[in-house]
Amino acid sequence: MRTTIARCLPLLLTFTAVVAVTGLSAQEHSALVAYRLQTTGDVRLTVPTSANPSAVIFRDARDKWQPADVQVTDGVMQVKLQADQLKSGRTILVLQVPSHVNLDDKEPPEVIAFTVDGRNYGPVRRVALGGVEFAPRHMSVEVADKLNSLRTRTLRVTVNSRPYRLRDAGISFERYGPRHGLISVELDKLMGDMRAENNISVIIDDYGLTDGPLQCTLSFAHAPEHRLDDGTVLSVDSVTSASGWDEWWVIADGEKMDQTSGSTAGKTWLSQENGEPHWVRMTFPEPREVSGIRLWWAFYETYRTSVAYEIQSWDGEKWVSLDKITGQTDRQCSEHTFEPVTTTAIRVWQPSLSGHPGRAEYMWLSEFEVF
Ligand SMILES: [Ca+2]
Ligand SMILES: [Ca+2]
Repeated sequence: MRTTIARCLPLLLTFTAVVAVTGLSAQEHSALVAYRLQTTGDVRLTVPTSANPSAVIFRDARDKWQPADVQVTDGVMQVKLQADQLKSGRTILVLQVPSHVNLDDKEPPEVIAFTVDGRNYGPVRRVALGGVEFAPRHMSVEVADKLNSLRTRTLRVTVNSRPYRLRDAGISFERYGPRHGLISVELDKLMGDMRAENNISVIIDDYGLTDGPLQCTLSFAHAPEHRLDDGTVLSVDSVTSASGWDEWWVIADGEKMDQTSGSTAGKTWLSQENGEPHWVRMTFPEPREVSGIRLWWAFYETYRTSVAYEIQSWDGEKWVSLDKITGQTDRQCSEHTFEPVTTTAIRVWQPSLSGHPGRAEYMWLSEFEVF
């Protein structure tokens, strides 16, 4: 016999023979006493005699709850289950159902709204922000269940693998009703330093006997900036997680790709593949006069020239548009000139899905020059 702890139930028991189960408690489930069973043959279980024999039920082969065959002899209660009554040998045996638990529930709680820094992404379980310069400060998940109360004891939050619970600072739950509430996570208190890939997950379950809890995930990437020898700082929104493109700052090494260059790995900056905007920025140690830029594109089958982007300068408070490019076709180099401007930073900002038509989710550069 193998015995392991199940996630939403007290015990998972695998039987291949007649086995007695005694002394099992289910205090974690608020007086709901339930066992998940898997068997290859008929099973006879000895269960705690505190159970009311007429209340012992199991889920049959048609997924319906029905009374189990229970016999009490000399103070010993035995439950008999026949393999042909079960679906693939699996069932849940319930000894005691609190009045507030609805056993017809087969779904975990659902998301009503997933909000990050005030932006509502709707009833989704996953939000992927792509590359970010600053970590999000706050996220919340409004959850509800149609049939059962939310069970706040099951609330778990992990921030880059560090686990938190409701009692921890930065995690809160506002109850709107027994089956409805709002989970809030103050990421600015919990994040610490961003990693290249960041994941926050929020888990909550209800009192029903569903297979698993609701799990929601927020993910985002962060590319640390890179300082060149002259003090200029290069930054990009994101870097592909594929290996070989780690040294994305080769966009300032003077080398430009053409048809003869071979693989783009190690010769280009390749952003993450996502539907978010992408950008590359050059920040100068001192203000300088700038009158144009050149963007040398990656070569893979063709030049991966982005269709649209905006060239911007930093005026000390905000980004100011210097030029806006749309409908651009394939070419090795895009040169753009404008009225000279004295600035500390230049940014090329590519709107969502405006990369090369073959790979619109990317921005893919070989060299970035400012003059
Ligand atoms: Ca449910
Ligand atoms: Ca280069």
